Amino acid sequence: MRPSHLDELSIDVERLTGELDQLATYSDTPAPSVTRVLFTPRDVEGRAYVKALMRDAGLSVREDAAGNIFGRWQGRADGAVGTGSHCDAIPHAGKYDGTVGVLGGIAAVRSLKAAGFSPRRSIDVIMFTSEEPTRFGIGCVGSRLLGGAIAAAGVDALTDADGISFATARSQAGYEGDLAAVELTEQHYDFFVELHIEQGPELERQGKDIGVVSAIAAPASLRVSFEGDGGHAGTVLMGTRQDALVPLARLIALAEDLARTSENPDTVATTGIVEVHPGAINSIPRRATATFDIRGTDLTARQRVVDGVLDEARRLADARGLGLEVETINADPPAETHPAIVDAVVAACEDERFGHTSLVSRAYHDALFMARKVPMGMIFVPSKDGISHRPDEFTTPDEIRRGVAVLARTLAGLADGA
Ligand code: HGY
Ligand code: MN
Ligand code: MN
Repeated sequence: MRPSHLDELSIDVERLTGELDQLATYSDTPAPSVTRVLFTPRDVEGRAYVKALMRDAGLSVREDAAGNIFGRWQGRADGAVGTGSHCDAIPHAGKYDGTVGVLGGIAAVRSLKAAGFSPRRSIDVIMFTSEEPTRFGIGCVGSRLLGGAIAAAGVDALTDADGISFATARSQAGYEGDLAAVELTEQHYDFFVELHIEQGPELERQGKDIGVVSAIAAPASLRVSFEGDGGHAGTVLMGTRQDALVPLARLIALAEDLARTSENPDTVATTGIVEVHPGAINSIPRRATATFDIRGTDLTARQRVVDGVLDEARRLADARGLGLEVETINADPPAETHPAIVDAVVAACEDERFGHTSLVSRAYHDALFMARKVPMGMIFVPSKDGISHRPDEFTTPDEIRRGVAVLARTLAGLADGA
């Protein structure tokens, strides 16, 4: 149902951009970059700020054992609609990735309340824990647990680069309790819709205000390590050495070649982390580890890249007499958005007379895992020059306002209010 009295809907984007700027100050790197890694002091400060904004908007706040935060606007009847995103930020990121979906969700609720809207279904604004893989190597930990897409026992055992476990890190941030209790029932939410920056160039290229997401690409990530004898860079001759880094370099180049030549243009491969031991200029690398982020909307094409990398890793290890360790960190299926939510988002765009276009999300989001339990949708707003995961990530206040207005109308329709 499209509530008619939303004609007075107005979004206080001045206030919202001020809140985004304030949230960006909770960072371990200086402006304009933002670094806010899971359960660090800056993350805890950001969480406190988000909870204060939720309470100020009249939402009742609940947190689960994983650190997912829920701000609820109680409806008049049963059922609930979820919206939200994440506030953690990878090192040297920008200030809009995720935060526009959390603070924009709160702003959407404020505008609906101001317009006199009263939801039949409750509306939850959610801040998901650990959408970024920075600290524990796997992304979307909070939404994976909610969606039942990861074994709770394994999560607490994850360790960061300093050997600190997820269990210890969450406890230090004030989160206790059984992670197995985090998983949602299928009935918990009727719908889930996430507002997010596009993090790509399409909206700008097409000159459209809003992206109506049709599907979210499937992420996979691997960790590959070679182990050799190492030794002195001067005295071990080329014919007898077992360099662990050179074969890894060949593997990194192969991953790029396989993705570049994939029949599916959405297939991508990235090596973002390389670790070398002992890491001395005059010591032959004894152990070398790389992570591979391989994604695509076509699972067969993605698998072809994964298989190509793993087959070559085994061939190189055999040919050079090296030890080999391979870990598949995650290999998730893609998710399609639900037609009912797509229709609600399109209706909201048309009510607001915003130009809109259907887009595939090449980035992954918490919505990918909420889709395991709930009909899911996403709303995109433009990213300047398609830039993201960089300090110069930018979306204008007016673009943010349009995204929040579409979110507010979409939530009003899905919450079936009056
Ligand atoms: O990597 C991603 O797609 C997301 O931005 N974490
Ligand atoms: Mn991100
Ligand atoms: Mn994000």
